[in-house]
Amino acid sequence: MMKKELLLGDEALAWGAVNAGLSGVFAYPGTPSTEITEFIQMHPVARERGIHCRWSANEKTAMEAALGMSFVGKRALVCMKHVGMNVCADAFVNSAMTGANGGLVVVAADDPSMHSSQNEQDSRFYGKFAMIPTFEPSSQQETYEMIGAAFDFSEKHQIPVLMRITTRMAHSRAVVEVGEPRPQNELKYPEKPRQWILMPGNSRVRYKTLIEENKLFEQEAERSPFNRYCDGPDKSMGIIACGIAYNYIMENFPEGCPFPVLKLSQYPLPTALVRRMASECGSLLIAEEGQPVIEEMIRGVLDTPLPIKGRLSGELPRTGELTPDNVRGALGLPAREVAPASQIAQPRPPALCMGCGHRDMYTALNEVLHEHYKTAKVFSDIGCYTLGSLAPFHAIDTCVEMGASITMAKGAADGGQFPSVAVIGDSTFTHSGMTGLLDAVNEGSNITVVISDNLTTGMTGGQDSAGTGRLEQICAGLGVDPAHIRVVVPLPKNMEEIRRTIREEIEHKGVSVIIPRRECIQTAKRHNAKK
Ligand SMILES: Cc1ncc(C[n+]2csc(CCOP(=O)(O)OP(=O)(O)O)c2C)c(N)n1
Repeated sequence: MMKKELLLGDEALAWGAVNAGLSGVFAYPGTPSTEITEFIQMHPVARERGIHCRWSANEKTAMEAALGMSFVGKRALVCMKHVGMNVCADAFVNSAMTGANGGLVVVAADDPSMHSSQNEQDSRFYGKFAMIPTFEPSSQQETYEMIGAAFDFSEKHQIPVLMRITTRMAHSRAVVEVGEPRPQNELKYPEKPRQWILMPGNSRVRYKTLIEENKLFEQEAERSPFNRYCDGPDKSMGIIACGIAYNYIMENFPEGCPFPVLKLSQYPLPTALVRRMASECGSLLIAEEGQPVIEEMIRGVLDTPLPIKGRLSGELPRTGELTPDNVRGALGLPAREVAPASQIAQPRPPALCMGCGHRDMYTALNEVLHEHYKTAKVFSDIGCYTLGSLAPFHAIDTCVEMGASITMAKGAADGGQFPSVAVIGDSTFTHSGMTGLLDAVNEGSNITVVISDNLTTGMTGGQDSAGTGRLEQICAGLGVDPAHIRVVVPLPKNMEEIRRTIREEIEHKGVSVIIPRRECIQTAKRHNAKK
C-alpha cells in the first residue's frame, strides 16, 4: 500500500533504502548527508529489522564495512559528504574491481556553493574514474525510487553503484509516496570469489571485464526510466539537464519547455541519446550542478562541431549552485527581479557558542603564545574549533582537511618550526588524526597536540564520537609518553592551570598531547532536558 509522507531528500533516500531490504548503513557524518543515517537510526522499522546503523570512525572504514556486508550477500549503504569520497577513495575505486555481491550503494552528498565545506568537488568524477555506474536524482520522489533501483542494479550487475545528491536535494522537503518494505537478503557468498582477491593476476582479468561491463552499463543508461528525452518544437537549442538542474530548467517553463530536453539521471553517459539530441538541435546547453563533468565529456563524444553552452563556456555560472533564476539567461529569458539574499536575510557570521569549551581552550592558548612564543604556528583542523580562526580569537594558521593538523604540525616541526602546535577535535582525531600522531611519535617530533574534546561530533549536530572515554589510552597506545598526556577542564576558573600545562608541554622536547575536556554545551543542554 502506498502512503504519502513529507520528506527531506536525505530522508526519502533513507526510507527508500530501508524499504529496499537494507541490512546496514555505514557512514561518517558530514553535511549534507548526515540526516540519511540519522533517519535510519531513529526509525522504528529500522530498529525492528535490526539494520546496522552505528557511525563509523571515518568514510574509509564505512566503505570497507559495507563492502564486507555486500560480500556476504546483504544490501549495504554507505553515506558521506563529497570530501568523504577522498577519504574512502582507495576502497571505493577498488570496489569496482571486486564488484558487489549483495547490493552496494555509495551515497555522496555534494555541496556546491560550499555552504559547509572546503571545496566544491563533484562526486560524479569518482563514478567515471572508478567506472562505477552513477545515479543522480532530480526530485525527492525520484530519490526514493532510485535508491531501490540502484540496489537492484547493483545486484543484477554485481557492481557497486554511486548515488550523487546535492545540498538542495538533500535538505529540501517534498511529498513522497512510499511503499512497503521488502525482506532483507539471506547470507550468500560471491559466485566469482577470485575477483575479491585483488592480486595482479586476478585484477588484470577483472579490469578487462569491468571495461566490457561498462558498455552494458551504458546500454542500461540509454534505456533507463531515469533518463528521459522530451522533444520540443524549438530545435535551435537542446538542453541536457542533469539531476536537480532539471528542475531549475523546468521551473522556468510552467507551460512546457519549448526546447528538446534530455533529463539525465543515470550514467555512464548515454551517448546515443546525446548524439540524437546533437543531430536534431542547433546547439546544446548543459545544465549540471557542480563541476562541468558532462559538458567536458560531451565535447569528446560528438562527431560534428556544435556550439556547446554551459558552465565552461560561461552561459551558466562557473561556480556555486545553479538556481531557477541564474539559468534564465542561458534559456534566453529575461532576468527576474529578485532581492539579493543579503537583503532578505541578515547575514550572521558563524561563531563558537557562548560557553563552549573550545573558547576557553583558545583563550588560554592565545595568552600563552602571545606572551611567550611570538613565532608559534597553530595547525588546526575541521570542526567547530575551526571557528577559532575568526574574531575574537584569530588563533589558527591552517585548516585543510580532516586530520591535517597533526601531520602539518609534524612537517613544520621537521622543517624547524617551534613551537609547532596542532589543534584537533576528538572526532577528527579518531577519523584521521591517529595515524599522524603515530608518525610524530615514531620520529619524536617536537609538537604539541591539543585534542579539544567536547565528547561529541559537534560540527555536524552532536553524533557519537568514536573515541569518547578512551582518548588518553589511544594516545598512550600510539606511544605518547603518558607523562605528556595532560587532561584539563576548559573553564574560565581553570585558566591558570591550563596556561601552565600548555607552557610545560610546549617546553617538552617531543610529542605531547593536551586534552581540554568538557561536554559540548549543545549536547549538554539536550542531555539535561532529557533528564
Ligand atoms: C572527510 C570529511 N568528512 C566529514 C566532514 C564533516 N565534518 C567536519 S568537522 C567534523 C567533525 C567534527 O567533530 P570534532 O572533531 O569532534 O570537533 P567538534 O565539531 O565537535 O568541535 C565533521 C564530521 C568533513 N569536513 N570532511
